[in-house]
Parts: sequence; structure tokens; C-alpha cells
Amino acid sequence: MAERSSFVVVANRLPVDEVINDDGERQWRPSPGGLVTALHPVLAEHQGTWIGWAGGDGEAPEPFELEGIRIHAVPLSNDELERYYEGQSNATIWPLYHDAVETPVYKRRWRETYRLVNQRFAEAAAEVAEEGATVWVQDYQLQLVPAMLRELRPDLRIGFFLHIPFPPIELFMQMPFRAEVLRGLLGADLVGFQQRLAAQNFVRLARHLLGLRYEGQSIQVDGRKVKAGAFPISIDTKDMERLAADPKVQARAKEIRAELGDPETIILGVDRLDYTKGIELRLKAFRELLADGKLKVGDAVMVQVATPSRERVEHYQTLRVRVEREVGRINGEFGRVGVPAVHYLHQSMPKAELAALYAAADIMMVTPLRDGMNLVAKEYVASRADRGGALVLSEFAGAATEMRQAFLCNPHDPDGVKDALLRAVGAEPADLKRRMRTMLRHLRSHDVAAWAKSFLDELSDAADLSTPDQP
Ligand code: GDG
Repeated sequence: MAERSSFVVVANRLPVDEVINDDGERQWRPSPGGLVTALHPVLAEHQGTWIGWAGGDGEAPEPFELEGIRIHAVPLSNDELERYYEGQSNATIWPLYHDAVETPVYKRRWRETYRLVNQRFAEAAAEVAEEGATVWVQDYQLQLVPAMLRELRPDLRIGFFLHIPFPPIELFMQMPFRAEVLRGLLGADLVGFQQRLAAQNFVRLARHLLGLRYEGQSIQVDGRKVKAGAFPISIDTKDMERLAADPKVQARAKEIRAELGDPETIILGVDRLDYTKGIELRLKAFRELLADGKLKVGDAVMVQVATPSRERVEHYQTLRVRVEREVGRINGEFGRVGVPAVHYLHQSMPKAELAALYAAADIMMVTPLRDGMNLVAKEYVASRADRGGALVLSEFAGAATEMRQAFLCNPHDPDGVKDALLRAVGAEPADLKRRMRTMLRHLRSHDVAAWAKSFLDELSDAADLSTPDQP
């Protein structure tokens, strides 16, 4: 039997990567990320457990401890991965929750596997959580877990955080097993969202779909209270500032500028290759500005890092074709020998290389059609302390609510995107510095540790209140 913990995180993915050593043995090394950085202190203090899938298609490892965190792997077969993760999570829920910018695909067998896998995660959590423990469930792949877990273990304090947007009622209502998903989420004591509007969508949906009563952000369910709230996630600001200020990273930033031919303006995009991120529209805006003669190849250069993502899902395969066609078109029409207009990198790179790119870029383009938050926007600002640089940011990224000093644009309006980019190119350095300083100040006080603390504090209050009054 697994050892029990008073604090448990449940997420699709474990914060570890598999490595095979020289003797052919499987080993695990920590895979750094914002979430694990934020939760590490809480996990270490409570001998906490992280439950998730270990990646790869090999057998799940036995529970083990890594850097003070107990790692508890949930196995997934190839078929389950295809149906629960690639299908239901990434071809149904992901597009639906992002304003259906791609058409969601609905399949009965995907839903069935999603249910089965969610049950497996809930059972794992029920097994490792000690009496009265706090369990924090993460994201859209595991929306049924809170209710399944409450059924197994009514003594637990359960929180849920959704990293992506939560759609308005009309869109949510498309989903075939909509009531089950909503009831799944309502199994939590506290349901957290990136934005206030998302929390409002949720409480209104509870009334619309299940006829539940609510007061403010608090919903009455089976004699319990379920609280909804906004908890905008952030980055490890200090760590990002430190990395970007590292002399090696600074030297690399200079080198990148030189390698690009010392242009006046470096325009950067960094995204997972995902249709929500607005990569195509950004490329198109750049092409039109070159065609209009408002930007000139050589003076301006664009670098687009598009990290490979969900490559077995069809939407992603077609997106890749469209993006690469557009890059080819721009370079074909406007490039010269040795001077391409767009440098396109379909690869994943080390964080230090990303930091060097951020530090080198004059303009960062973050233009999603819809995004829960967008951490790239925040990382860029943290990498540019007092060094200028400009952030062009979509109004449809959660980050736009906090980062009002960015050059905001509507990504559905190509002229608006072009205008924001040109305003950023022509801005006075003093103006840019002022904007960046204000945003950085915000990020220093609102970092990922503050995010985790505010959620967990609220969860502990919400759980105390949610117990029904004694008659
Ligand atoms: C979801 C929500 C929400 C990217 N390429 C490389 C690399 N990255 C890192 C970035 C950044 C992260 O990946 C991407 O985070 P985003 O927030 O931009 O986007 P999603 O992956 O869609 O995340 C989003 C987030 O969850 C958190 O709640 O903000 O709205 O969609 O940290 O730096 N990192 C490295 N190499 C790369 O090539 N090392």
C-alpha cells in the first residue's frame, strides 16, 4: 500500500521525465515547470504526493520519492492515451473551451475512456490521501475527478484549477456529456479559474444546466457550498529575471542579434504549435506590413519558435502545414539570399536559449485567439527588466487583464494587429521602459508562489464553510 499524504496534487502529467541510463535502466529526473516550482515548498513540507501519468508507453513505475516529493504514477495504455488525452481532452474539450476556434470533435468512445481514466486518477488520490487531506486537481483532462473523489472520500478537502478558459453557456452546452462534466467539477470545494469572467460563466452554467442556486460566487450543491473564483496564474518571476540577467544568456542574446544580421527590429513569437496561439495571423500581419512597405526585410526580422505539440491530433497536423506554407510564402516573396524574412524553428529548446531570445527581441508578439493566461508574455517582461522591448498582446489572452501596459490588440482584426505592431516599432524608448517597469512590478508581487498560496488559502476557508450546518 502506498504511503499516505496530507497534501496531494493530481495532474495529467507527473513533473518527471524518463531517462534511460548506460545500463539500459529506466530512471527519472525532475522536469522543471512553473507548477512544480510553485508547489514544491508545499509538497516538501507536507511530504506531499503528486499523482499523474509518467509519459512514454512503458509500464508505470512503482511509487518513488524525488527531491522531497512522492511520485505516484497512473498507468495509461496507448489506446487510453489516444482516446482520453488526444481525443476527448485535446480534440473535444480543448477546442470547445477555446471558443471553438477549431471545430470540436465528439466521439462516444473517447468520452467513455475519459470517464474510465478519470476514475483511475480519483482512485489513486483516494488511496494516497490521509484522513482530512487537501487534494488539488489540475486542469481540463481531469474534470470528473473532484466528484469521483468526493464519492470515495467525503472527508477530503478538494480544490480544482482550470488552466484554460471556461466557455460561455452557449458553447459549453454543445458537449454531449455536459451535465456529467459540470457535476464532476462541483465535487470540489473550490473551483479556480484564470479569469473572473470564466468563474462567472461557471456559476451561471450551474444555474442554467442544473437549476442550482448561487449567491455571489458560491453555489449550493446537495447541502454543500462550492466556491468559484479567479486565480490568475503566473511565473517564477525572480528565477526568470535571474536567468535572463546571467552573463552567458546576455552574451548569447548579443550573438543571436549578430547572427540575424544586426537588424533594427527583431520580432519574436514563442508558442507551442497550437491553433489557439494565433501564429498564422501574426505571420500574415508581418507579410502585409512587408508588402505595404511599412517594414523592410533586413531592417526587420521575425523569429518564430513553434514547439512541437500534440502531433498525433489532426487539427495540429493541418495547422503545421498551414503555418509552414505561410513561412515559405513570406520568405519566397520577400527574402533575399542569406536574408530570410522569417526564421522558423519547429523545435523545443532549452530555457536558457529562450531567455536569450527574449532578451534579444525588440518586440514580442503574443497574439492568441483565446488563451487561459499565456506565460510567454509574462516571461518576456521578466526577461527585459529596464532594457526596453515591447509586448504586443492579444486582448483574448488572460494575461491582458493584468498587463494593460502592453500594446493590446484584437487578433481577429488584422489591421488592429498591424497597427499595434507598428505602434510598438515606433514607440519612444522612455515610453517602452515605463510600460515594462510597471508590468514587471506587477509580476514581482504576483508570482507563481503567490498564486498557489492564494488558491490554497481560499481552499482552506472554502472547505470549512462548505460543511453543511448542523440542524
Ligand atoms: C496552458 C494554457 C496557461 C514553450 N516552448 C518552449 C518552452 N515553452 C514554455 C514557455 C512557457 C510554456 O512553455 C507555455 O505556457 P503558455 O502559458 O504560453 O501556454 P500553454 O502551454 O498553452 O499552457 C495557458 C498555462 O497553461 C498555465 O496555466 O498560461 O493559457 O493554455 O513557460 O516558456 N520551454 C522550453 N522550450 C521550448 O521550446 N524550455
